[in-house]
Amino acid sequence: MAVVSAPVAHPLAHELAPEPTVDERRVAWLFAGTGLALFAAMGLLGLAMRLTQADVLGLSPRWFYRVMTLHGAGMLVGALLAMMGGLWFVLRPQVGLSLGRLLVSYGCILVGTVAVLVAVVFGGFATGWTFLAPLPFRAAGEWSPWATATFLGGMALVGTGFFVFCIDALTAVTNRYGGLERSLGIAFLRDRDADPPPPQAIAATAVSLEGLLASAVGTTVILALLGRTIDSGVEIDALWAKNLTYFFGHSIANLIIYLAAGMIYVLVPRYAGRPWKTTKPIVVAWLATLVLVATAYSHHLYMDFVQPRFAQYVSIIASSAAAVPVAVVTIYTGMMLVWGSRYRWTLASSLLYLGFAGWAIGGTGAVIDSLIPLNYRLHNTLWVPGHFHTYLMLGVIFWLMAFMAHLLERAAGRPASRSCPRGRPCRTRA
Ligand code: HEM
Ligand SMILES: [Cu+2]
Repeated sequence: MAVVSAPVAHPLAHELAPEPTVDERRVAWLFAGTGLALFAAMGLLGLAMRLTQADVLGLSPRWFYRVMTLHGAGMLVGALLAMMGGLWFVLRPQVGLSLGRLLVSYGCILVGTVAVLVAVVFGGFATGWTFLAPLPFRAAGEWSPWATATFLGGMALVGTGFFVFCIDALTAVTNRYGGLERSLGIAFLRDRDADPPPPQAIAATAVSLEGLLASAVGTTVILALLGRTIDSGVEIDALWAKNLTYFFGHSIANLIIYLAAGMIYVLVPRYAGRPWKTTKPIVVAWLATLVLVATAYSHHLYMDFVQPRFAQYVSIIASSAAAVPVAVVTIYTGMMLVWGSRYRWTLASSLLYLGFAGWAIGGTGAVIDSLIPLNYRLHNTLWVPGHFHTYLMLGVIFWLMAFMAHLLERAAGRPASRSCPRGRPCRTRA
């Protein structure tokens, strides 16, 4: 591997990171492969929905919402798995993450996904992936309580799998760098640490703290909803449930991008030939993100007049501010890393670069949507799926493809060919 990777990456790349072990490469393939397979399958469902909206296909409302529920849950799980694999792949050489725990996490998420599939396809569950109470219990004859229980159980397993991943990442990083203060870069910020952890370790610490919180909150609301599914006498406060559900849903969707950022901190340097160093703006950005991910979620509740007013102010500020730290700092420092670096433009590295554009464009759409006067107009329009599909498809999915292409380029020992004329061997740019 050491020999063949030279023409793929930048000539100096081998000085930046050690070669991945066989286990690390297998995990990378497993997670990226599962992510890509889910993306392909769920993409067909997305196409079926778009064709129905264009009156080309005629999915009935019953099936449209089933398909939408499965598509949303399946896509997010696929993207989550792929980016978990990506961060694990780049972090393992430095901090010694546990393979066993990762496989437990993968198993939970896979079983959870199958449960969601069964609940939707055989049980007819169709509330949308956000399972907002009291919708799961007002099925109007469309699905039965077993489908609700199976769907909720499936989502709980996905949350549990992510929880296991986060526990392992947090333990390994804090052990390696000597506590939370150093791992988050706070010691470096206060000039007490001359040799700070690399940015991917700081990202992993922040993401796993948020991930633990999000999974715990998700499990709380899911258990409450399961209680209500079993005993219809249980009362669930709809506002409480919506707050917890969106804390979980928003955070998980958001953390997918932040997992990806951790992966990018290592992959981009392999093509640029210089390291992505930990700097004070990066540390501050991740500390701010810790606060902002946890407070921005309530932009999903702007239309709920019963939501306390202060929460609306908190979330408009947090949502507008959330774009700045990690996105701007990562995109800006990423561009500076590429600028003047003799960046090697292979398929993988081009996709990495393009992903920044999707993140920036979709992120701007998100900030626009999170301003209350505009949200008042845009809520329940296609603007909403429009903005998040931009950063998920043209950001995260590009990075998933970049991750896959990176693995392929390494395995082949050469970049993907630029052209492949019919009947002649492919030209490559070795
Ligand atoms: C492959 C191309 C894709 C197509 C054609 C597509 C299409 C759609 C459509 C038509 C909807 C319903 C929008 C509405 O009417 O409200 C939807 C919803 C959604 N999509 Fe996609 N999509 C694609 C990719 C993705 C990706 C890559 C992700 C995430 C990684 C994703 C996540 C979601 C989510 C979370 C929802 C909301 C589901 C819900 O409300 O329960 N989609 N998509
Ligand atoms: Cu959100």
